[in-house]
Amino acid sequence: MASLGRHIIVEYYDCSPDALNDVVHIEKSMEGAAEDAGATIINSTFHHFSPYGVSGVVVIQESHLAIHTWPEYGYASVDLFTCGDTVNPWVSYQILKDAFKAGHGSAVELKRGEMALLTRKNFDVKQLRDEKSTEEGDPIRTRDVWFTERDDKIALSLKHDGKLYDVQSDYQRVEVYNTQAYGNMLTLDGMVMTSEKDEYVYHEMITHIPTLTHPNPKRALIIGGGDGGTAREMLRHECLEEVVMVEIDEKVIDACKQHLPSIAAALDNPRLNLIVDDGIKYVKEAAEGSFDIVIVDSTDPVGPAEGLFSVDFYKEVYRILSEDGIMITQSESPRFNNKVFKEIYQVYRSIFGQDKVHCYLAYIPTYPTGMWSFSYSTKGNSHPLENFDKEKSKAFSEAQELSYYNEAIHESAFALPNFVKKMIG
Ligand code: SPD
Repeated sequence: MASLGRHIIVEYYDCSPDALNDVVHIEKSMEGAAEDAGATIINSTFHHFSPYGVSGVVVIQESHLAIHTWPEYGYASVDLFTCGDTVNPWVSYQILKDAFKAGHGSAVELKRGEMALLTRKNFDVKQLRDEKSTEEGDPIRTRDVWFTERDDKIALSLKHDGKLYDVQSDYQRVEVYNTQAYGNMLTLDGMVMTSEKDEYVYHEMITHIPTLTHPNPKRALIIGGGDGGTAREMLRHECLEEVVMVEIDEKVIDACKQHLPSIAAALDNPRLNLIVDDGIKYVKEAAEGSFDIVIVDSTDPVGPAEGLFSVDFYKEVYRILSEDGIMITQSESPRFNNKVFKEIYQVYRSIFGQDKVHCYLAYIPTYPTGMWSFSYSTKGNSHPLENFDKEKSKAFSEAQELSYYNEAIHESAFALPNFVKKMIG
């Protein structure tokens, strides 16, 4: 290596003014350009100027990518600075040229830190370590890399020690991060699905509420749920004679079996009928009245899960429910996904009836805003509170040594803040 780093100074001309004024597009493109060049992203910050122009930087483990745009001239200046041999900044150059629809571009490469002019110094790395963390006995961590889930207004970040799995499946990008606070964590298309240290909240709440309020549950269907957490909780109920789970993406199962075994263990349980297929198709082909409980453990309503939020799908679920059947769905965050949240409750009510749909909440730190909702819709007369046997629920929660669900949580989960009540009418 003749130099410590490579610095490509880039000019893009005749670009699309719209592209150069779109801060979200620019940030995504810069991050994509960094990743595709082989870099590890640490963090990024981007700013839109009024009335136009964007500045931003993506800090990568191997240095940085920076940009400033002048949409009114169709011009962007970009710095691509990388160290080491594993990142190729020219890959980023081409990706960004396409992303900004540049008519033409030019670039000069400079060597930074010419080795012939450098002398290596003796340097004691221990002096840089965080003394407080050493005193408290925590492992010393000098790495500062973050996973961030964001929409255009809110973001949630978790520090991690690296990625354990990263596969583009036929449906979505499947990743597992080794986070410092929440253990191994599965993300799909950049959205948090589950983490080792808080998964129990979601999985206990999506399963035990219906199973402990249905009068006589025998057959249950899980749509999605490829990590296995929902199946694990359903299988705690001896009364269930049949638990079918239909997951569309084999890579999700694969990732979780490898890296989230405490969640995925149930996927090998002989009591589980695991089918890798399209859940929408499965429901469409299932016989009328064939399940007592249907749980839709979906991702968010983008990508492969979009159809799981459609009127047609819910109508089919209604059809395959037995007389007292219950449908449970994860119904997003009332704050973060407020549009979808409002819409789906209207849809559920139009199918199941005005009084047959209930909403309950749980607190999940790794999901955006922390407040997550579930819907409980009943075809017959099962009511989540009126049919509730407190003693049975208490005994179940104690015997199973559950971490979140208990009889008091069951009741209180249906107490909604006023703003949530207002949203769903
Ligand atoms: N934004 C998070 C929505 C996740 C819903 N499903 C999670 C799968 C856990 N089994």
